[in-house]
Amino acid sequence: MIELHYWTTPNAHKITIFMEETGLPYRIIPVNISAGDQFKPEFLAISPNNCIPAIVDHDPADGGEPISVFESGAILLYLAEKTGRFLPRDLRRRLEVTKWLFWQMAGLGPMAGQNHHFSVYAPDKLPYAIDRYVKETNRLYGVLNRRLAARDFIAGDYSIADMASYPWIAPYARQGQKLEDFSNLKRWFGTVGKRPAVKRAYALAKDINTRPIVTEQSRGLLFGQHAASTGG
Ligand SMILES: N[C@@H](CCC(=O)N[C@@H](CS)C(=O)NCC(=O)O)C(=O)O
Repeated sequence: MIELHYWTTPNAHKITIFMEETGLPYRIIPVNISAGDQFKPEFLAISPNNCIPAIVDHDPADGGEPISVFESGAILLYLAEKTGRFLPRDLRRRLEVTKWLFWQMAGLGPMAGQNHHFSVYAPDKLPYAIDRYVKETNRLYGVLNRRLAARDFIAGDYSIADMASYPWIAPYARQGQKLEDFSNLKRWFGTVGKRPAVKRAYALAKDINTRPIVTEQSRGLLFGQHAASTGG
């Protein structure tokens, strides 16, 4: 059984998509990041960066003590290796998946995240910051669109690279992007979104939380962090 420490955000959707795709038994442990659950010592013990998602595998392949993993990219790699699914064994095909997984982790996710921050959440609407991140998100959409011109999925067959990127394209409207401008990306987005496992992952998010994550109350908690406030 895998414990999934979860809240209803794009990085966590990556993992519920994987779980729903594979049918690996899992149990969701809600970590309400709007209420500060991410700072509880028991959560920090498995996720020292005070962020969801994180997992604990109580049945690791080596038969040893439970294994905990934080960072959604590391979790996807761990689970893909555990199950032998959605990450090819072949050297070259595997490398395609890891390259695009890291591209999402280092590029699309953080840049779209900053885009959300300055476009939607920041109390002051700073034109320079909004322009910078809307344009950078737009550039990254262009990269993905070109990548998808000659293939159905990002890295060969449907893989953890697709599961990582989909949740960061889903909020395209709040990122100031139009899918009409990216025809290959639009086609891919439709294909992935129609997968029953993806639909189930998003449906279960609605069962857990339908409230905005960033509110007046949670703003200080989420955006006012510094070393001393997070333990040192
Ligand atoms: N690179 C990390 C980012 C995780 C992350 O930013 N999680 C956010 C929600 S999407 C979070 O838990 N924020 C709580 C906080 O910052 O206190 C990953 O992909 O797992």
